[in-house]
Amino acid sequence: MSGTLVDVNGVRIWKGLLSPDLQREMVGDLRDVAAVAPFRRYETPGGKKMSVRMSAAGKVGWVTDRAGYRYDALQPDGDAWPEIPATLLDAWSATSGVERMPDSCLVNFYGEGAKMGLHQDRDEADLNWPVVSISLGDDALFRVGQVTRGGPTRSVWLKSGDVAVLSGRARLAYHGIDRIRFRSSSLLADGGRINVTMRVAR
Ligand code: MD6
Ligand code: FE
Repeated sequence: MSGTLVDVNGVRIWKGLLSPDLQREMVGDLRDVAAVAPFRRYETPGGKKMSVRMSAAGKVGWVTDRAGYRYDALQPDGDAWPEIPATLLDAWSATSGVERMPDSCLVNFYGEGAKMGLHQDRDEADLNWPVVSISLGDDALFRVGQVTRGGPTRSVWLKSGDVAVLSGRARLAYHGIDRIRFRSSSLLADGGRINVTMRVAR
């Protein structure tokens, strides 16, 4: 794995870290994940359907419904989550800077028109562990702000094979996806974007 490092408001982004072959291997592994934990459209606590579809792997998976955001050891249908694929764990080891391995892996799928509003990742028990984020498929406009809401933001296009790390002072930075460029990549036959985020949740 090799790439160029870019700093966006403290978020470190490895551009072009994952080779096309490795990206294809990861997509295959994520198909196996989705066979056990299908992509679902969750409702926020406020009752809005998210445009992004979500699956997960690991000891716990991130879920949301009217009761709130949380990590759960079971899927909404009561099944356990699949294991985190080794290809993804290798990317964590290469970029996270920590020895501890993640216990949760959120898999987001963006179809045409999907986006994600500015948010902080703060549902994890210990916010000192980093979050490692992998982009696969279509380009996405990633916006990064400050650790408080409302500050200046900077945007960068995340491309297939880029890996972003939220750690240190940027661990609690607000961030979101304004839009994707549908069908800008040929990695996924039907277009769209997959974002994988690995965390130490518990
Ligand atoms: C996305 N990413 O790239 C959304 N969260 O689709 C995130 O929400 C994210 O990139 C935590 C850490 C890194 C991320
Ligand atoms: Fe996030």
